[in-house]
Amino acid sequence: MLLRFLLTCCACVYAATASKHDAYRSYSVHTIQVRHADDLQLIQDLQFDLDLDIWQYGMAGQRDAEVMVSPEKAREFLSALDENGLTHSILIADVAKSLEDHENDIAAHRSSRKNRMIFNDYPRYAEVDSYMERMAATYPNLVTIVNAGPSFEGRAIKYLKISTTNFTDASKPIYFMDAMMHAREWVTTPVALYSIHRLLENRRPEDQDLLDDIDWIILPIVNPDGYEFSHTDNRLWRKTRSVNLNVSTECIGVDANRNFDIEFNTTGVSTNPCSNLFPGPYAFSEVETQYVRDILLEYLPRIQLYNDIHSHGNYVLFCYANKTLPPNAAHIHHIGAAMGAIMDSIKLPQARFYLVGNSGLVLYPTSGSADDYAQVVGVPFSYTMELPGYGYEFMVPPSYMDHMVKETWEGIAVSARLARIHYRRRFN
Ligand code: 0X9
Ligand code: ZN
Repeated sequence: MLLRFLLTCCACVYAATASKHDAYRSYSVHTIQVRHADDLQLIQDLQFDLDLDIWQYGMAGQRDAEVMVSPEKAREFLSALDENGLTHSILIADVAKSLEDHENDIAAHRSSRKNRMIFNDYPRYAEVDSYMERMAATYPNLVTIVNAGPSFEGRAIKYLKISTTNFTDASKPIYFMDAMMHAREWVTTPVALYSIHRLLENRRPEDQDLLDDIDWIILPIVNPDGYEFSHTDNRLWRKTRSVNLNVSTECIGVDANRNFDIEFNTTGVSTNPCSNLFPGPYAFSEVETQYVRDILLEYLPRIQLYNDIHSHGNYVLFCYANKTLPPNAAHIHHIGAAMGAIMDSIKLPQARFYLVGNSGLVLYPTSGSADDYAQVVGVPFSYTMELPGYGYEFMVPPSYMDHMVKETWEGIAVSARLARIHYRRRFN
């Protein structure tokens, strides 16, 4: 009896102290000053051996790298940095503690605000789904909701088509925006939802042209399985949740932004299915990337701009990730720079300035990425936005979201208007 009592007590204490973030207990994140390309190369070389999670790549002389390492590998990692003369400091001493703080922030935010708006928070899949259904029901003349199909785990992947002319007027460009391809990048879905809000529920007179002249396709959650898993189990999950026993019996999931059919499985990938950068067994192995591809191909002649929203780091990136440029690179740069400029002009002091440029040059080369696929199949303007992390990186406190969504909307609006100009050029 006494034994059972003691065991029950132990179980209670354990339940009270165990946290779902324990897998990251004593994981640390380090800021590393990058002096030149060799330093970046060193970090990349260590990445796979030491199972590093590179939260930010850094740029020689301009941006520090941020790297997460397990407690088991930390000593080896820091020694390698020291041996090579790199200056580094601790950004996060215990990732589990940061994740717990982040969760507490979210809970406090929820309990403190009665009428919280969906885009000032981190809504779950079901909340996003009911918001989209509500928009479709409330604005039947403007909105069509489309179910692209089930995710690997069976969640409906839905997008809104917003148009004053039911997508029938070919003289209008289409702006295609998607978010949450990478599960842990939680700030991205609220930006898509706020865009819907500004086009429908809170349209301002000066923005009427955005609705009248442009058709919108907005897909707020590309990767719902990963997103839900990041809420329930592992906040730092990035990939899809597909299981393929021919590929691995140990690890699941694919990096959706390495899974598109563009130079597939060549650069910026890992052949290890446990890696965050695993591109999958073949291009478009994931239903989630197939749906993005199908939207691009279905509406291709009219999609003037594709905006794949990620986080973090304040980048507006354009093609190609192999460091080559499309023929209209000057115009692409112009629109990207306009986005960066307007967002910079209203940014919070804690945020970096946007860095606008070719993804392979200002960030890192990749293969199989959505932006490159869209550009190569014929979308004239294809971007990846990396939203701000404000120093919290993937764990942005909800108190920042109001500013974040408004600021990003300004960038989206500018790019939509400039894309419209280029689309009209097609006709005269
Ligand atoms: O690596 C990625 O997929 C993106 N960065 S993230 O931190 N959100 O994972 C950047 C993709 C940029 N585009 C290309 N490199 N093509
Ligand atoms: Zn991403």
